Amino acid sequence: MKKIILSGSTVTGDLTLGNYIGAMNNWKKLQEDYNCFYFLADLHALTVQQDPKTLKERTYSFLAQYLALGLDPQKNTIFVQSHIPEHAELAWILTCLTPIGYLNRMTQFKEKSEKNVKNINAGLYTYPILMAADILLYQTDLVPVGEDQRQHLELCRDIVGFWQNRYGEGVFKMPDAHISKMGARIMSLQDPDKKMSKSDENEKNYVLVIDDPKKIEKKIKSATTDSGTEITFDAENKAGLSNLMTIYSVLSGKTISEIEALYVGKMYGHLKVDLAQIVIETLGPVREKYLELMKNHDYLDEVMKSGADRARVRASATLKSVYDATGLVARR
Ligand code: ATP
Ligand code: LTN
Repeated sequence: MKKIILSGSTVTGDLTLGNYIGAMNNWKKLQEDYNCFYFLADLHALTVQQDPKTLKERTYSFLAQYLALGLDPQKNTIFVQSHIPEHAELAWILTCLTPIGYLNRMTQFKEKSEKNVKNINAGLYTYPILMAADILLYQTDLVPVGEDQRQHLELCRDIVGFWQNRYGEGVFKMPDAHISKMGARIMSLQDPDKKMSKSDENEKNYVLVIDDPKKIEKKIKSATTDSGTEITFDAENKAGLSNLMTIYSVLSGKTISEIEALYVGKMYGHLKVDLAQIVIETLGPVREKYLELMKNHDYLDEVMKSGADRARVRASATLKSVYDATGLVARR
C-alpha cells in the first residue's frame, strides 16, 4: 500500500515561483511513489472577499496551472475542495473540538487580519480547522508544504489529539509535515525580508509561473540586492542575493557552493542575467502548456469530475466513521 500525500493551494492570485519551489515542485516528485491527493482550496479563498466571476475563472486557471506544472491527473487525484462537501462538514465537527486559545496563536491569522482590517471574518480565524479537515478526511500520511504552513500542520496534529482524548483512536491518522530543506521559504523580490506571496499587491515582488519571458527577466533583474559585490550566501546580511541563489540552486540542481565558485570575481548583475535565463527555461514550457489547456474547458471539467469522484470515495468513508464515533445517526 502506497502512503497517502495530500496538499492544496488557496485559489487566490496566480501561482508564483515561491509556490512552485516550496510546493508543486515537490508534489511533482512525490507523484511517482505515493498515492497523492492535490486539490484547489476554493473554500479557503472565501476567507477574503472574492469577485464570483473571477473566482470561478481562477479555479479553472489554477487547475490548468497544476497540470502545466507537471501534475498528472492519471497518477494523482486532483480535485476542487468545494466539490467534496465532507470538507466543510468535518470542519464543523473539528471546530467544536478546538479551543480558541489554539487559534489565537496562529501567526498567519494575525498577519492576514492586519492586512484585511475591513474584513476580519470568522472564516479567516477558523481557516486552520478547515485545513485540518482537508488533511484528516483522506487518512493522509504526509503533507508537503512550505515553511509558512508548519504551524497549521502542528495545529492539525493537536486536533487529532483532542479527538483521540474525546473519542479514542482509530478514526484519523496522525499526519506529518513534509517541508524541504531548500526553498521552503522563497522571499519577495523587492522586499526580501517577507515571503513571496501571490496575493501581494505589488507584482514586482513575485514571478508568476505563467509570466512571459520579458516580464520574468525584468522582475529578476530589478530584484533588490545589497550594495556588496561578492557573491556569497548569507541569508541575514545578503537576504536578496541569497534568495536569488536559493532559486538558482533549486532550479539548476547546483549546490550553493557550486554557485559561489561559479561567480567568483563576477558581479551580482551576471548572476541575475543567468538566473533570469534559468527561470525562463523552466517556466517557458509551463506557460505554453497552460495557454493550450485554457482553450479546453471541457477537458478541465472532466479532470475536475474524475478527481472529485475518486476523492469522494475516500472522504465519505472517513466521514462515516466520524458519524459513528460522535453519535450522529448515519444517513440512510
Ligand atoms: P497567499 O499569499 O494568497 O496567502 P501563498 O502564496 O502563500 O498565498 P498558498 O496558496 O497559501 O500561497 O500556498 C500554497 C503552497 O505554497 C503552500 O504549501 C505554501 O507553503 C507554499 N508557499 C507559498 N508561498 C511560498 C514561498 N514564498 N516559498 C515557499 N513556499 C511557499
Ligand atoms: N492553507 C494552505 C492551503 C491548504 C492546504 C490544505 C495545504 C488548504 N488546505 C491542506 C495542505 C493541506 C496554504 O498554503 N495557504
